[in-house]
Amino acid sequence: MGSSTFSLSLILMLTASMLAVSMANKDWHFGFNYTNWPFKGGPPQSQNDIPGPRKIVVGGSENWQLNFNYTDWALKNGPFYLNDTLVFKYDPPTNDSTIPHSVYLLPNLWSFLTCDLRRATMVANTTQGGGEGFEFVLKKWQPHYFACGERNGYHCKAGQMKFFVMPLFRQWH
Ligand SMILES: *[C@@H]1O[C@H](CO)[C@@H](O)[C@H](O)[C@H]1NC(C)=O
Ligand SMILES: *[C@@H]1O[C@H](CO)[C@@H](O)[C@H](O)[C@H]1NC(C)=O
Ligand SMILES: *[C@@H]1O[C@H](CO)[C@@H](O)[C@H](O)[C@H]1NC(C)=O
Ligand SMILES: *[C@@H]1O[C@H](CO)[C@@H](O)[C@H](O)[C@H]1NC(C)=O
Ligand SMILES: *[C@@H]1O[C@H](CO)[C@@H](O)[C@H](O)[C@H]1NC(C)=O
Ligand SMILES: [Cu+2]
Repeated sequence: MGSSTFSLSLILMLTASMLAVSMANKDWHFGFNYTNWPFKGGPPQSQNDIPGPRKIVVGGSENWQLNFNYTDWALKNGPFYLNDTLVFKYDPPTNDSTIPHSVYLLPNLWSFLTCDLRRATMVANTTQGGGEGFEFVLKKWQPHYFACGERNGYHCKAGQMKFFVMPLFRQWH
């Protein structure tokens, strides 16, 4: 091996190990197997190598309800990517014993931390979580502050019905 080839390999190796360190737990989600790259094959050339958008039920089998830690759920189930779909499932209020829920987007981090709904946007009302659930596609590359809007912020504040998502790009360009 010539010395210039050797230096190049060394640089590539260092770069690869830096990537490995910085993304240690998330390798799978970045769409290519960097443990190989750039030594074999390089980044994926075809769509087949890139996992497609996911459809994720918020809260998993717990659905969208009171007293479930959605912040924790989002940490453990993320990261989320552009074009992933979040599915919110909750029973429509059919009688006095069903607790109504809804889905709102809060405008900023402060309103999220304080569960301030004054400038929030409703994305799903109390009936839209029924059946297969309400689907929200993460189309915008921006922070999303989700919260339940019921009881004037009480479900958000005391019931932990809120979480934060910053969708990532699936692929590096
Ligand atoms: C990446 O490739 C290496 C070497 O081929 C393999 O050992 C490893 O299991 C792969 N990792 C993933 C996440 O596929
Ligand atoms: C919810 O989970 C987050 C992240 O794991 C944690 O920091 C927080 O204390 C939890 N909240 C409650 C009320 O347990
Ligand atoms: C998301 O889907 C739309 C429509 O299918 C497509 O045009 C867009 O490129 C996708 N965005 C990403 C980041 O995959
Ligand atoms: C209220 O509706 C829920 C869901 O549809 C049902 O499971 C429950 O049995 C009903 N309760 C009463 C008291 O009718
Ligand atoms: C909720 O939204 C759906 C779809 O836009 C609408 O048909 C329904 O009447 C609304 N329900 C309530 C309680 O506002
Ligand atoms: Cu609620």
